[in-house]
Amino acid sequence: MALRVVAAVVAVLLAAAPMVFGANHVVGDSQQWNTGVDYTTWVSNQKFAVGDTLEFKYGPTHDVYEVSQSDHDSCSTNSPIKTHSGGDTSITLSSGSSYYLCSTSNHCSLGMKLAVTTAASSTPSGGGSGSSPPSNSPPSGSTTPSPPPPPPKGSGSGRVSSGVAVAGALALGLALMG
Ligand SMILES: [Cu+2]
Repeated sequence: MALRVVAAVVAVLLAAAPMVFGANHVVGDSQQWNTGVDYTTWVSNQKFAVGDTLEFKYGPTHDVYEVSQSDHDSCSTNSPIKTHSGGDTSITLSSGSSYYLCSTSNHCSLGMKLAVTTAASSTPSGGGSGSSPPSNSPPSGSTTPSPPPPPPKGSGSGRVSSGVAVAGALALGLALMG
């Protein structure tokens, strides 16, 4: 009896894990993060949700800067929000929009810029006539804020917490059995 409960809990968790921890989007798919790739087209074929991960794979001549929308639009690397390097960068998406570019010489103007917007999770699939376009905030010409301190390098993935959840379920099951 208790064993069945354990099995049921684990099965439910395993089934729910892909939804809870989100999909992984490899930027550019097989073309990865490079010059000469049309990321606008790539983005248009993706569906991003909160909790999904964005994975940048790139060679040593590239990097990943998370920037403001205006910096993205103008390919400015002067005030990045976060910087990443090392060839394999995973970023977990939160709600709203985020913007990325490569800071190497003119790579941004060669196409290495990316704008990602996560969909509202409560919106059912299927376009409707009532859907409103995302609001475009006008670029502000005001003074740029001082850059934040460099963040710790986060290279972890959601799989770790997934494993923790399953382990927790097993522990719970064992407790129920005992
Ligand atoms: Cu580059």
